[in-house]
Amino acid sequence: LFLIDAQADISKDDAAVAELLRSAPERVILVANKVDNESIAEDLAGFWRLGLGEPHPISAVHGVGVADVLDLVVNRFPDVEEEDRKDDSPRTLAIIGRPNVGKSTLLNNLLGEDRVVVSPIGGTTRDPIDAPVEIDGISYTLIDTAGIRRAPKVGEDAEFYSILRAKEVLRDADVALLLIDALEGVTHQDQRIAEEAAESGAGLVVILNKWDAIDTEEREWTEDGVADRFGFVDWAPVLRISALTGSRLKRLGPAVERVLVNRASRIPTGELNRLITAWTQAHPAPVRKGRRPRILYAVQAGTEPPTIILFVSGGELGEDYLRFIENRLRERFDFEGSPIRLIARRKNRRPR
Ligand SMILES: Nc1nc2c(ncn2[C@@H]2O[C@H](COP(=O)(O)OP(=O)(O)OP(=O)(O)O)[C@@H](O)[C@H]2O)c(=O)[nH]1
Ligand SMILES: [Mg+2]
Repeated sequence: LFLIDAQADISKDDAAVAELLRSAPERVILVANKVDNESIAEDLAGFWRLGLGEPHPISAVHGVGVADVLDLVVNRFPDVEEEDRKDDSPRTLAIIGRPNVGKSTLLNNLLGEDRVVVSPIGGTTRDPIDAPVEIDGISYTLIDTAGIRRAPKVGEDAEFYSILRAKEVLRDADVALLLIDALEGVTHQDQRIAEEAAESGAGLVVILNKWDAIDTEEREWTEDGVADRFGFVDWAPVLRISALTGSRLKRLGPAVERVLVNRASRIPTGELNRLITAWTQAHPAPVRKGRRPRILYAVQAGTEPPTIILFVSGGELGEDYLRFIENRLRERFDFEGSPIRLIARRKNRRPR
Protein backbone atom coordinates (compact mmCIF):
# COMPACT_ATOMS: atom_id res chain seq x y z
CA LEU A 1 0.00 0.00 0.00
CA PHE A 2 1.58 3.24 -1.12
CA LEU A 3 0.11 5.92 1.10
CA ILE A 4 0.06 9.54 -0.03
CA ASP A 5 -1.29 12.68 1.60
CA ALA A 6 -4.37 13.78 -0.38
CA GLN A 7 -4.22 17.23 1.18
CA ALA A 8 -0.69 17.88 -0.08
CA ASP A 9 0.88 18.00 -3.50
CA ILE A 10 3.03 15.17 -4.80
CA SER A 11 6.31 15.56 -2.98
CA LYS A 12 9.78 14.78 -4.33
CA ASP A 13 9.85 11.72 -2.07
CA ASP A 14 6.44 10.56 -3.33
CA ALA A 15 7.70 10.80 -6.88
CA ALA A 16 10.89 8.88 -6.03
CA VAL A 17 8.99 6.08 -4.30
CA ALA A 18 6.49 5.93 -7.17
CA GLU A 19 9.33 5.49 -9.61
CA LEU A 20 10.61 2.47 -7.67
CA LEU A 21 7.11 0.99 -7.49
CA ARG A 22 6.36 1.45 -11.18
CA SER A 23 8.52 -1.60 -11.94
CA ALA A 24 5.76 -3.77 -10.48
CA PRO A 25 2.58 -1.68 -10.51
CA GLU A 26 0.36 -4.76 -10.29
CA ARG A 27 1.62 -5.25 -6.75
CA VAL A 28 0.84 -1.71 -5.64
CA ILE A 29 -2.36 -0.18 -4.34
CA LEU A 30 -2.23 3.61 -4.31
CA VAL A 31 -4.00 4.92 -1.22
CA ALA A 32 -4.80 8.62 -0.76
CA ASN A 33 -5.19 9.39 2.93
CA LYS A 34 -6.75 12.38 4.71
CA VAL A 35 -9.74 12.41 2.36
CA ASP A 36 -11.90 13.82 5.14
CA ASN A 37 -14.60 15.39 2.95
CA GLU A 38 -16.19 15.36 -0.48
CA SER A 39 -14.24 18.27 -1.94
CA ILE A 40 -10.93 16.55 -1.22
CA ALA A 41 -12.34 13.37 -2.79
CA GLU A 42 -13.14 15.24 -5.98
CA ASP A 43 -9.62 16.53 -6.20
CA LEU A 44 -7.62 13.31 -6.54
CA ALA A 45 -7.14 13.26 -10.32
CA GLY A 46 -3.65 14.72 -10.04
CA PHE A 47 -2.35 11.59 -8.33
CA TRP A 48 -2.82 9.55 -11.51
CA ARG A 49 0.41 11.25 -12.56
CA LEU A 50 2.27 8.87 -10.24
CA GLY A 51 1.63 6.16 -12.83
CA LEU A 52 0.30 3.69 -10.27
CA GLY A 53 -3.32 3.64 -11.36
CA GLU A 54 -6.33 4.86 -9.47
CA PRO A 55 -5.78 6.55 -6.10
CA HIS A 56 -8.10 4.98 -3.51
CA PRO A 57 -9.46 7.56 -1.09
CA ILE A 58 -9.50 6.85 2.63
CA SER A 59 -9.67 8.80 5.83
CA ALA A 60 -7.66 6.85 8.37
CA VAL A 61 -8.80 9.13 11.19
CA HIS A 62 -12.48 8.59 10.45
CA GLY A 63 -12.16 5.01 9.25
CA VAL A 64 -13.76 5.91 5.91
CA GLY A 65 -12.82 3.85 2.86
CA VAL A 66 -10.47 1.62 4.83
CA ALA A 67 -12.70 -1.41 4.47
CA ASP A 68 -12.85 -1.02 0.70
CA VAL A 69 -9.08 -0.90 0.53
CA LEU A 70 -8.96 -4.03 2.69
CA ASP A 71 -11.24 -5.69 0.16
CA LEU A 72 -8.85 -4.77 -2.65
CA VAL A 73 -6.01 -6.32 -0.67
CA VAL A 74 -7.90 -9.50 0.14
CA ASN A 75 -9.08 -9.89 -3.46
CA ARG A 76 -5.50 -10.03 -4.62
CA PHE A 77 -4.69 -13.02 -2.43
CA PRO A 78 -5.07 -16.40 -4.02
CA ASP A 79 -8.16 -18.03 -2.56
CA VAL A 80 -6.54 -20.81 -0.60
CA GLU A 81 -9.74 -22.39 0.61
CA GLU A 82 -11.22 -22.68 -2.84
CA GLU A 83 -8.01 -24.23 -4.11
CA ASP A 84 -8.07 -26.73 -1.28
CA ARG A 85 -11.55 -27.67 -2.30
CA LYS A 86 -10.59 -28.41 -5.87
CA ASP A 87 -9.75 -31.95 -4.83
CA ASP A 88 -13.52 -32.58 -4.84
CA SER A 89 -13.24 -34.87 -1.87
CA PRO A 90 -16.69 -35.58 -0.50
CA ARG A 91 -17.94 -33.58 2.45
CA THR A 92 -18.21 -35.33 5.77
CA LEU A 93 -21.53 -35.69 7.53
CA ALA A 94 -21.32 -36.87 11.12
CA ILE A 95 -24.37 -38.48 12.68
CA ILE A 96 -24.22 -37.65 16.37
CA GLY A 97 -26.57 -38.11 19.29
CA ARG A 98 -27.28 -39.98 22.47
CA PRO A 99 -27.27 -43.77 22.54
CA ASN A 100 -30.29 -45.43 20.94
CA VAL A 101 -31.65 -42.37 19.10
CA GLY A 102 -31.36 -44.16 15.75
CA LYS A 103 -27.98 -43.11 14.37
CA SER A 104 -27.11 -46.50 12.88
CA THR A 105 -30.64 -46.90 11.53
CA LEU A 106 -30.24 -43.59 9.69
CA LEU A 107 -26.87 -44.62 8.26
CA ASN A 108 -28.28 -47.95 7.07
CA ASN A 109 -31.28 -46.27 5.49
CA LEU A 110 -29.12 -43.75 3.61
CA LEU A 111 -26.82 -46.53 2.43
CA GLY A 112 -29.74 -48.71 1.42
CA GLU A 113 -28.20 -51.67 3.20
CA ASP A 114 -27.81 -52.98 6.71
CA ARG A 115 -24.21 -52.04 7.16
CA VAL A 116 -24.33 -51.36 10.85
CA VAL A 117 -25.87 -53.31 13.68
CA VAL A 118 -29.02 -51.72 15.01
CA SER A 119 -30.44 -52.71 18.36
CA PRO A 120 -32.75 -51.39 21.05
CA ILE A 121 -29.89 -51.54 23.53
CA GLY A 122 -28.01 -48.26 23.92
CA GLY A 123 -24.31 -48.44 23.17
CA THR A 124 -24.55 -50.90 20.30
CA THR A 125 -22.19 -49.11 17.96
CA ARG A 126 -18.69 -49.30 19.38
CA ASP A 127 -16.41 -47.61 16.87
CA PRO A 128 -17.12 -44.76 14.51
CA ILE A 129 -17.89 -46.16 11.06
CA ASP A 130 -17.57 -44.12 7.93
CA ALA A 131 -19.10 -45.00 4.64
CA PRO A 132 -19.38 -43.29 1.26
CA VAL A 133 -22.97 -42.38 0.47
CA GLU A 134 -24.77 -40.54 -2.29
CA ILE A 135 -27.66 -38.24 -1.40
CA ASP A 136 -29.52 -36.52 -4.24
CA GLY A 137 -26.62 -37.29 -6.56
CA ILE A 138 -23.96 -35.77 -4.30
CA SER A 139 -21.26 -37.90 -2.68
CA TYR A 140 -20.62 -37.60 1.04
CA THR A 141 -18.71 -39.45 3.67
CA LEU A 142 -21.13 -40.42 6.37
CA ILE A 143 -19.89 -41.14 9.88
CA ASP A 144 -21.96 -43.09 12.35
CA THR A 145 -20.70 -42.42 15.82
CA ALA A 146 -20.67 -44.66 18.80
CA GLY A 147 -22.93 -43.61 21.62
CA ILE A 148 -20.57 -44.90 24.26
CA ARG A 149 -17.51 -47.06 23.87
CA ARG A 150 -17.05 -48.67 27.28
CA ALA A 151 -20.15 -49.23 29.34
CA PRO A 152 -19.62 -46.67 32.05
CA LYS A 153 -20.93 -46.92 35.57
CA VAL A 154 -23.68 -44.36 36.01
CA GLY A 155 -25.39 -41.32 34.53
CA GLU A 156 -22.61 -38.74 34.64
CA ASP A 157 -20.08 -41.04 32.99
CA ALA A 158 -22.42 -42.08 30.20
CA GLU A 159 -22.91 -38.44 29.36
CA PHE A 160 -19.22 -37.73 29.60
CA TYR A 161 -18.21 -40.49 27.19
CA SER A 162 -20.79 -39.81 24.53
CA ILE A 163 -19.87 -36.13 24.53
CA LEU A 164 -16.22 -37.05 24.20
CA ARG A 165 -17.04 -39.25 21.21
CA ALA A 166 -19.08 -36.52 19.57
CA LYS A 167 -16.21 -34.08 20.05
CA GLU A 168 -13.79 -36.41 18.31
CA VAL A 169 -15.92 -36.95 15.28
CA LEU A 170 -16.97 -33.30 15.02
CA ARG A 171 -13.38 -32.32 14.41
CA ASP A 172 -13.57 -33.75 10.87
CA ALA A 173 -17.21 -32.98 10.16
CA ASP A 174 -18.49 -30.45 7.65
CA VAL A 175 -22.05 -30.92 8.86
CA ALA A 176 -23.29 -32.55 12.04
CA LEU A 177 -26.59 -34.38 11.86
CA LEU A 178 -27.77 -34.23 15.45
CA LEU A 179 -30.35 -36.91 16.08
CA ILE A 180 -32.92 -36.51 18.82
CA ASP A 181 -35.28 -39.25 19.93
CA ALA A 182 -38.61 -37.49 19.40
CA LEU A 183 -40.28 -39.90 21.82
CA GLU A 184 -38.01 -38.80 24.62
CA GLY A 185 -37.82 -35.13 23.69
CA VAL A 186 -34.79 -32.86 24.06
CA THR A 187 -32.77 -33.84 27.11
CA HIS A 188 -29.95 -32.14 28.95
CA GLN A 189 -27.49 -34.46 27.24
CA ASP A 190 -28.84 -33.45 23.83
CA GLN A 191 -28.18 -29.86 24.82
CA ARG A 192 -24.59 -30.69 25.72
CA ILE A 193 -24.02 -32.43 22.39
CA ALA A 194 -25.59 -29.48 20.52
CA GLU A 195 -23.22 -27.14 22.35
CA GLU A 196 -20.27 -29.22 21.21
CA ALA A 197 -21.56 -29.19 17.64
CA ALA A 198 -22.02 -25.42 17.62
CA GLU A 199 -18.56 -24.85 19.09
CA SER A 200 -16.88 -27.26 16.67
CA GLY A 201 -17.56 -25.00 13.69
CA ALA A 202 -19.37 -27.73 11.77
CA GLY A 203 -22.72 -26.98 10.19
CA LEU A 204 -25.71 -28.30 12.11
CA VAL A 205 -28.96 -29.99 11.15
CA VAL A 206 -31.24 -31.03 14.02
CA ILE A 207 -33.19 -34.19 13.29
CA LEU A 208 -36.17 -35.29 15.33
CA ASN A 209 -36.15 -39.01 14.68
CA LYS A 210 -38.80 -41.71 15.31
CA TRP A 211 -41.44 -39.27 14.09
CA ASP A 212 -43.42 -42.32 12.90
CA ALA A 213 -43.94 -43.54 16.44
CA ILE A 214 -45.21 -40.37 18.06
CA ASP A 215 -48.80 -39.12 18.37
CA THR A 216 -50.06 -35.58 17.87
CA GLU A 217 -49.96 -34.63 21.54
CA GLU A 218 -46.42 -35.90 21.97
CA ARG A 219 -45.38 -34.06 18.84
CA GLU A 220 -46.43 -30.77 20.36
CA TRP A 221 -44.57 -31.57 23.55
CA THR A 222 -41.42 -32.44 21.60
CA GLU A 223 -41.66 -29.26 19.50
CA ASP A 224 -41.99 -27.18 22.68
CA GLY A 225 -38.93 -28.91 24.06
CA VAL A 226 -36.93 -27.96 20.96
CA ALA A 227 -38.04 -24.34 21.23
CA ASP A 228 -37.21 -24.24 24.97
CA ARG A 229 -33.93 -26.09 25.07
CA PHE A 230 -32.39 -25.50 21.66
CA GLY A 231 -32.82 -21.72 21.56
CA PHE A 232 -29.05 -21.28 21.42
CA VAL A 233 -28.93 -23.19 18.12
CA ASP A 234 -32.16 -21.77 16.71
CA TRP A 235 -30.25 -21.08 13.49
CA ALA A 236 -30.13 -24.80 12.70
CA PRO A 237 -32.81 -26.30 10.46
CA VAL A 238 -35.01 -28.88 12.19
CA LEU A 239 -36.21 -31.97 10.31
CA ARG A 240 -38.79 -34.46 11.49
CA ILE A 241 -38.09 -37.89 10.06
CA SER A 242 -38.24 -41.60 10.54
CA ALA A 243 -34.92 -43.30 9.98
CA LEU A 244 -36.74 -46.60 10.28
CA THR A 245 -39.40 -46.12 7.58
CA GLY A 246 -37.53 -43.49 5.59
CA SER A 247 -40.46 -41.12 5.86
CA ARG A 248 -39.57 -37.48 5.09
CA LEU A 249 -35.94 -38.48 4.70
CA LYS A 250 -35.85 -36.82 1.28
CA ARG A 251 -35.64 -33.47 3.07
CA LEU A 252 -32.18 -34.27 4.36
CA GLY A 253 -30.25 -33.76 1.09
CA PRO A 254 -31.52 -30.24 0.35
CA ALA A 255 -31.03 -29.19 3.98
CA VAL A 256 -27.41 -30.39 3.99
CA GLU A 257 -26.71 -28.66 0.67
CA ARG A 258 -28.09 -25.35 1.99
CA VAL A 259 -26.01 -25.58 5.14
CA LEU A 260 -22.83 -26.28 3.16
CA VAL A 261 -23.42 -23.23 0.95
CA ASN A 262 -24.15 -20.95 3.90
CA ARG A 263 -21.13 -22.18 5.82
CA ALA A 264 -18.90 -21.29 2.86
CA SER A 265 -20.38 -17.84 2.25
CA ARG A 266 -18.40 -14.63 2.45
CA ILE A 267 -19.50 -11.07 3.21
CA PRO A 268 -17.55 -8.38 1.31
CA THR A 269 -15.60 -6.20 3.72
CA GLY A 270 -17.11 -2.94 2.50
CA GLU A 271 -20.67 -4.12 3.00
CA LEU A 272 -19.85 -5.72 6.35
CA ASN A 273 -18.43 -2.45 7.65
CA ARG A 274 -21.28 -0.30 6.38
CA LEU A 275 -23.75 -2.60 8.14
CA ILE A 276 -21.83 -2.80 11.40
CA THR A 277 -21.43 0.97 11.44
CA ALA A 278 -25.19 1.38 11.04
CA TRP A 279 -26.01 -1.20 13.71
CA THR A 280 -23.56 0.16 16.23
CA GLN A 281 -24.77 3.71 15.65
CA ALA A 282 -28.36 2.64 16.31
CA HIS A 283 -27.30 0.52 19.31
CA PRO A 284 -23.89 1.51 20.69
CA ALA A 285 -22.10 -1.13 22.72
CA PRO A 286 -22.72 -0.58 26.43
CA VAL A 287 -20.07 0.94 28.67
CA ARG A 288 -18.09 -1.73 30.52
CA LYS A 289 -15.75 -0.97 33.39
CA GLY A 290 -16.17 2.71 32.66
CA ARG A 291 -15.19 2.48 29.01
CA ARG A 292 -17.26 2.32 25.87
CA PRO A 293 -15.94 -0.10 23.24
CA ARG A 294 -16.07 0.95 19.62
CA ILE A 295 -15.78 -1.32 16.59
CA LEU A 296 -13.25 0.33 14.29
CA TYR A 297 -13.66 -2.16 11.52
CA ALA A 298 -14.51 -5.70 10.73
CA VAL A 299 -13.27 -8.24 8.24
CA GLN A 300 -14.36 -11.76 7.45
CA ALA A 301 -11.11 -13.62 7.86
CA GLY A 302 -12.33 -17.02 6.79
CA THR A 303 -15.13 -19.37 5.85
CA GLU A 304 -16.20 -22.86 6.91
CA PRO A 305 -17.24 -21.64 9.38
CA PRO A 306 -17.61 -17.92 8.62
CA THR A 307 -15.14 -16.17 10.91
CA ILE A 308 -15.34 -12.43 11.44
CA ILE A 309 -12.77 -10.37 13.27
CA LEU A 310 -13.90 -7.15 14.93
CA PHE A 311 -11.18 -4.63 15.67
CA VAL A 312 -12.22 -2.84 18.84
CA SER A 313 -10.91 0.20 20.64
CA GLY A 314 -11.83 1.65 24.02
CA GLY A 315 -13.47 -0.91 26.28
CA GLU A 316 -14.18 -4.58 25.92
CA LEU A 317 -17.05 -5.96 23.82
CA GLY A 318 -19.32 -8.16 25.95
CA GLU A 319 -20.82 -11.51 24.97
CA ASP A 320 -24.27 -9.95 24.75
CA TYR A 321 -23.10 -7.42 22.23
CA LEU A 322 -21.40 -10.08 20.11
CA ARG A 323 -24.70 -11.95 20.11
CA PHE A 324 -26.44 -8.74 19.05
CA ILE A 325 -24.09 -8.44 16.07
CA GLU A 326 -24.51 -12.13 15.25
CA ASN A 327 -28.29 -11.82 15.28
CA ARG A 328 -28.19 -8.80 12.96
CA LEU A 329 -25.89 -10.72 10.59
CA ARG A 330 -28.27 -13.67 10.59
CA GLU A 331 -31.20 -11.37 9.79
CA ARG A 332 -29.32 -9.81 6.92
CA PHE A 333 -27.63 -12.89 5.42
CA ASP A 334 -28.61 -16.52 5.11
CA PHE A 335 -26.48 -18.37 7.63
CA GLU A 336 -29.06 -21.07 8.32
CA GLY A 337 -27.33 -24.14 9.70
CA SER A 338 -23.93 -22.48 9.95
CA PRO A 339 -22.23 -21.27 13.10
CA ILE A 340 -20.66 -17.80 12.94
CA ARG A 341 -17.42 -17.07 14.76
CA LEU A 342 -17.11 -13.50 15.96
CA ILE A 343 -13.72 -12.63 17.35
CA ALA A 344 -13.22 -9.28 19.08
CA ARG A 345 -9.65 -8.05 18.90
CA ARG A 346 -8.62 -5.14 21.08
CA LYS A 347 -6.43 -2.49 19.49
CA ASN A 348 -4.04 -0.61 21.69
CA ARG A 349 -4.86 3.02 22.13
CA ARG A 350 -2.80 5.40 20.10
CA PRO A 351 0.08 6.79 22.09
CA ARG A 352 -0.31 10.49 22.73
N1 LIG B 1 -40.01 -46.24 15.63
C1 LIG B 1 -38.77 -45.94 15.25
N2 LIG B 1 -37.74 -46.61 15.81
C2 LIG B 1 -36.50 -46.29 15.40
C3 LIG B 1 -36.26 -45.30 14.43
N3 LIG B 1 -34.92 -45.21 14.25
C4 LIG B 1 -34.35 -46.12 15.06
N4 LIG B 1 -35.30 -46.79 15.78
C5 LIG B 1 -35.07 -47.87 16.76
O1 LIG B 1 -34.30 -47.36 17.84
C6 LIG B 1 -33.39 -48.37 18.34
C7 LIG B 1 -31.94 -47.85 18.31
O2 LIG B 1 -31.54 -47.67 16.97
P1 LIG B 1 -30.00 -47.57 16.56
O3 LIG B 1 -29.98 -47.17 15.14
O4 LIG B 1 -29.27 -48.79 16.98
O5 LIG B 1 -29.56 -46.35 17.48
P2 LIG B 1 -28.08 -45.74 17.67
O6 LIG B 1 -28.24 -44.29 17.87
O7 LIG B 1 -27.20 -46.18 16.58
O8 LIG B 1 -27.65 -46.40 19.03
P3 LIG B 1 -26.17 -46.64 19.62
O9 LIG B 1 -25.30 -47.14 18.50
O10 LIG B 1 -26.40 -47.67 20.65
O11 LIG B 1 -25.72 -45.34 20.17
C8 LIG B 1 -33.62 -49.58 17.45
O12 LIG B 1 -34.51 -50.46 18.12
C9 LIG B 1 -34.25 -49.00 16.19
O13 LIG B 1 -35.07 -49.93 15.52
C10 LIG B 1 -37.39 -44.61 13.86
O14 LIG B 1 -37.30 -43.71 13.01
N5 LIG B 1 -38.62 -44.97 14.32
MG1 LIG C 1 -25.48 -47.26 16.58
